[in-house]
Amino acid sequence: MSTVEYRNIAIIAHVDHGKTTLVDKLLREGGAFTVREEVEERAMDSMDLEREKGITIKAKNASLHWGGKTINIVDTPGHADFGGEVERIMQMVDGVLLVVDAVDGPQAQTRFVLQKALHHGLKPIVVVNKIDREHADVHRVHDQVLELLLDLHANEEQFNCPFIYASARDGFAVRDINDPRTNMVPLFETIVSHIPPPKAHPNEPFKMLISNLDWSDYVGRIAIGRITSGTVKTGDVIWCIHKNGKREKATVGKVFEFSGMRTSESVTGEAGNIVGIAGFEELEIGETLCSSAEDEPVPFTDIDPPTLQMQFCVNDGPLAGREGKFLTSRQLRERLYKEIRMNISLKVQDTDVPNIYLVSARGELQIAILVEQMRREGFELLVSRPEVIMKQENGQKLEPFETLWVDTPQDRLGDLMQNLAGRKAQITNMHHHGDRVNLEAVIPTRGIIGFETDMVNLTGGRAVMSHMFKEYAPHCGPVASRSSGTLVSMDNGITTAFALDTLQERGKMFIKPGDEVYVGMLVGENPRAEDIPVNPTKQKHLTNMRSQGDGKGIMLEPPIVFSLEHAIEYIAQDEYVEATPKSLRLRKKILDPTKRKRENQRMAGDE
Ligand SMILES: Nc1nc2c(ncn2[C@@H]2O[C@H](COP(=O)(O)OP(=O)(O)OP(=O)(O)O)[C@@H](O)[C@H]2O)c(=O)[nH]1
Ligand SMILES: [Mg+2]
Repeated sequence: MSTVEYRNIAIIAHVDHGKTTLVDKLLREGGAFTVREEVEERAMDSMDLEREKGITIKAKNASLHWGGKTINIVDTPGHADFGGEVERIMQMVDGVLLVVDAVDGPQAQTRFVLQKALHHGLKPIVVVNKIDREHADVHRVHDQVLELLLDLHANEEQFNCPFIYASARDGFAVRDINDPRTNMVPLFETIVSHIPPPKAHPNEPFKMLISNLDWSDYVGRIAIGRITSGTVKTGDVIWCIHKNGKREKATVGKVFEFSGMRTSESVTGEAGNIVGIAGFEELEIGETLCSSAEDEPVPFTDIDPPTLQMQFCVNDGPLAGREGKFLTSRQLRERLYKEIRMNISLKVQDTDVPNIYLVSARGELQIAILVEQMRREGFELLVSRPEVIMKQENGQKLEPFETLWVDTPQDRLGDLMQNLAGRKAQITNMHHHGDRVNLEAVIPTRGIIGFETDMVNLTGGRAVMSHMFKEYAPHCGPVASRSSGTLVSMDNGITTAFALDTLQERGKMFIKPGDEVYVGMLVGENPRAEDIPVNPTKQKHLTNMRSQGDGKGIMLEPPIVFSLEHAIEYIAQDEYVEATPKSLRLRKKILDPTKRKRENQRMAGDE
């Protein structure tokens, strides 16, 4: 096969605009699933967490044949926290399908991913998706995308890109909105005619940039990338040029190509194709595989730096070790360092304290997903509240700022504006459409932490938001943080309905009767901004009369149940989330009340 036969594309978009659904339909129509194969909707979202949350977390490859061509497709996540997954695969493809929702139009992450694609010189095809939706307005969205292309300095060729109108859900794509709506053929035709075949050199020695990594129990580490020149097959001796300049030799164990959603062993990996290569154990994304020790590495475009960081610590609470298999500092450290080899947008640092590690990421969701995966693997750990990564420049303290977009029903605008003001947001644009308002603001990243929860509460879930890193700029002073305090347990033991009945008059509870608590654990929220010690394990005094039975006649409000993400953004600086395979608890960093008080006084003295 000559390189003319390949087309390598990535599907990029804002979260939920329909990328994975589109890939699904392309794979089906491209014959990637056999007739008898039972395939679930959005089959590319194959990780448990992806299916549960309904979002894509990792970029994944698939491949199909159409019109005599092999089309390699990379599905990518649309959530801003996983932007690093999109950036890393840009050098693997020659074009992108930019999917845009026909109602919502371009959103924050549309801008981010399009900017990255244009920057890599990739040719876009715009797919205005969900045209079946009731308020679809393809003309407006068409114009908005053109505006965005202008704004992002697309070159002439990129600006004159084709537009396709589609409903991924209903399985059709059309060039003109009035064309008959039958199948995906118009999109296939546009991909083949508009996206160039890969720039590859079949007659030169083998070379490939590692764009992604995978793991298989049979062959170990697999490097995924597009072969830029030459060929590679099982048994070849090749070199890896590592990031630190070191060159290492290994024998190719296996070469895989993509076939539908799976990989199949390929006889020869050819220039232009996207393949997986097994043979090296220690590899990183951005490194080069090549045929001789003297070759030059393929330049790799660095990806955006993380903006948030938080502590990951060994679980040292009194209930540690009851549920998890992996508890020690060494296990925690190994797991974190393993993660950053696969996940280049995360960073891990050791600290002065042996059982605390600093993990840096793009956002709370990215961190929450990592913690959730670790819980499922059997880890127990403590995580702190995320803090933004500050910078010092010319003696000035700088912090990250983001552009925030919120679309809200008009009747909730006042409350939202007030909340945003407390978070030091500067409104830069406001646009009324129907009974809704579109807000644009510049806000310190610190101010975004926890905003989504507030927004959902203030609007009953009727508003949507997106945000994107803008710049580092001078620190803008204190940002309103949690206005409530907590109820902190002053006893170890099992909670009683009797005790909770009294406590619920003081605030909302996080626990129910029969839960095990410990000294320093947060058991409820105090509406006022102070922490109150409470005893949730208190028993009813038994009188001579036989007790009526504990709990009888007591009406308890249902407790607040935190999701991991919610818990992480809820806690204050002096608190941790304790995450174990089955439990999530909130606690004070320093459990002992006397020590905690002394530390608070010391901190107050320092300021
Ligand atoms: N009405 C309508 N809904 C669609 C269409 N395409 C996708 N959806 C729905 O939109 C939701 C999100 O679809 P996904 O394919 O998961 O979106 P995505 O872009 O892959 O999302 P992320 O990977 O998380 O960024 C799902 O509920 C789909 O069923 C469409 O053409 N019309
Ligand atoms: Mg998806």
